[in-house]
Amino acid sequence: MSKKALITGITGQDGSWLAELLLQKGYEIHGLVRRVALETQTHRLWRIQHLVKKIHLHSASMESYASIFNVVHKIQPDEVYHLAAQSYVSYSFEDEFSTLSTNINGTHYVLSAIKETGVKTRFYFAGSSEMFGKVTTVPQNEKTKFHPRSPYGISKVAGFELTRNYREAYNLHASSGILFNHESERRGFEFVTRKISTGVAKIKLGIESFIELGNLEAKRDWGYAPEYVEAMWLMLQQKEPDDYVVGSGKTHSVKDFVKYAFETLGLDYQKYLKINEKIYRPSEVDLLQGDSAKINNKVGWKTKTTFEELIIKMVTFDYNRLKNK
Ligand code: NDP
Ligand code: GDR
Repeated sequence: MSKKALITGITGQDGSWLAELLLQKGYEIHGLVRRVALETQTHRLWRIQHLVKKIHLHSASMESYASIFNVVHKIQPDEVYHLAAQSYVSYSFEDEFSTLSTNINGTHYVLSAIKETGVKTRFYFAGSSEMFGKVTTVPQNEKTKFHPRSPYGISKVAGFELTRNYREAYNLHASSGILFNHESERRGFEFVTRKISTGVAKIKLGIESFIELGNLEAKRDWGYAPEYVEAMWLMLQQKEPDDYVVGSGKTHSVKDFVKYAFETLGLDYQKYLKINEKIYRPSEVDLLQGDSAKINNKVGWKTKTTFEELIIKMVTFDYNRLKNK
């Protein structure tokens, strides 16, 4: 019999790649989606449109314990991947309350539903390098102290601690991935990499004449999302649950990303870039660089796509998409 996986956040970047990966592995896929997504499918389900006939979608909300409990009880999944979250760091400053509530309570509800239904399942929590925040050691690994710099980062620390506590208190096979930034052709348009790849493509096609960004000096450890969802799956295949840092080990500034993205289409970024101070965050995470030695050695996971290859993939994809519109 095939294994059953329940994915929260299946409509997001990672959820869509994970669903694709698990389908290839022969899983029966169940996705938890907001009711409104089922009503406006072409708009809300764009990332999983090619999969909808092969998966099962259940309407539930991260705000409702009862709806999550019912889905977990009905499906009795072998593995739960909890990816749903208000994931945009910048927005978490504008709406602290909904970010903290969705991300902390949502994680608590999923964990509690697993405990209360008594389902024998393995659990993955989508932790983040934003938990490290204001770093004092470079690179960051599983032992690095957390110092989150945003309501989003704080919510992820809480989710991480909840996951650890359920593992220790209730013997749940619960693991957290501390994932560094990962991007792809399915990245949300508000995140800096996708904003840049679409902006550059539009400039090349004469649709727009400039791109407006905030802090160019921030440094991130960027990788390719399809590889990162494989790390999630691998964590749940381990005999013992554990927490793992997942990153490329390399760091680049936003400026490096911009420069290379423009170069990919033969343009000089300096002619088209405007800085808008309003896009700066009230408190920034200046530098992130992951030390993934633990997952490399214990689980055998490694990134493959380089920073330059990632940019070429994203920019080329957006250029072709917009050209053929
Ligand atoms: P996305 O923003 O692309 O997807 C977020 C998902 O969460 C969507 O499916 C969204 O549904 C769902 N969601 C948000 N709020 C609610 C809610 N109130 N009720 C139900 N569902 C909700 O994120 P990613 O795919 O990039 O990231 C997946 C997870 O990994 C997130 O938890 C993120 O914080 C975390 N993460 C991501 C990293 C990255 O670089 N991508 C790095 C580290 C951690 P809808 O489509 O309806 O809005
Ligand atoms: P991040 O991603 O906050 O790292 O969170 P984002 O792409 O939003 O920002 C990266 C860096 O770019 C700077 N920046 C801008 N950012 C955006 N969005 N828009 C701009 O115009 C802009 N100009 C400069 C930011 O200040 C920041 O330093 C992502 C999310 O996927 C989280 O959910 C996840 O947990 C972390 O990655 C790891």
